[in-house]
Amino acid sequence: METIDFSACDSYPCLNQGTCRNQHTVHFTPVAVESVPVILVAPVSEHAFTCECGSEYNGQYCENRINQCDSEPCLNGAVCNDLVGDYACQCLLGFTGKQCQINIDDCSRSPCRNGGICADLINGYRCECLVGYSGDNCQDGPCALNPCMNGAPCIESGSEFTCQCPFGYWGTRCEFRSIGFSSGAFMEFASLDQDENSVIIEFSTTLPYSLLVYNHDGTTNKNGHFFLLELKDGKAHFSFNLGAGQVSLTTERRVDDGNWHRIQAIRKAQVSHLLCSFYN
Ligand SMILES: [Ca+2]
Repeated sequence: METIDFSACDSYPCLNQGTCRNQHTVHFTPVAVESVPVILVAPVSEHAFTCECGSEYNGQYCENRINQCDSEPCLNGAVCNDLVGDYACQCLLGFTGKQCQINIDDCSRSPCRNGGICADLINGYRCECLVGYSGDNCQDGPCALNPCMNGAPCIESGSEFTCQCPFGYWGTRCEFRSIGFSSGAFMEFASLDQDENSVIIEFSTTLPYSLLVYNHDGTTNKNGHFFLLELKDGKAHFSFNLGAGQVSLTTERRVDDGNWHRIQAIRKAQVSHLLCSFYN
């Protein structure tokens, strides 16, 4: 009897540096071989092999090259590059991480100023500014948008602003303009009621002496009826005469400062009031 050495790996069946492992399987279903006068009975012996492939290959013979990008490991639009046993992702701007799975926190530098709230975007951020501030980083104060009209300088105070109106303009933004009167000019209205009057006038002047409202009965004697609102020495002066003599009221505060003032003169028969509001 002769024995023959046999190994399934002897033929180097594994490709691409795959490691071959022998597998010897014995089946115990007996096989009889007759050769008169001898009958040989033996189990079935099966010689096989397996290939242990490197990380780059698979298949029974390690014949298939593995593309590490086939499993699409790169996220968020990244490009995958196949390497030896690995992959590398080329991330789009705004992403990082092995698989580009991390959205970079663009708010980490705290770019929003003046209390603005930062919202992280992809490769960017957005600042939600508090009232009164503007700009990409909320860096601009309330005067940045030029809220003051008619050439008025804008003064910032935190999130608030103040317009320094030039003479003749008024309003929060100096958006209103008054009509100026030159010396001797006037506006004429219907005659006032003889018994009861309420006159409201808003004015701005730097003149310490000026006539605001004058109404009279057309007579020229000293007992003639009249209704007069004027500035004397910079103070509002209200006087009238309904035949019982002249009655006068004067404000204590000067109103010839160029700011806007509101004066309401009320007369009911011989009873009168003088109300003065100061806007500035
Ligand atoms: Ca981001």
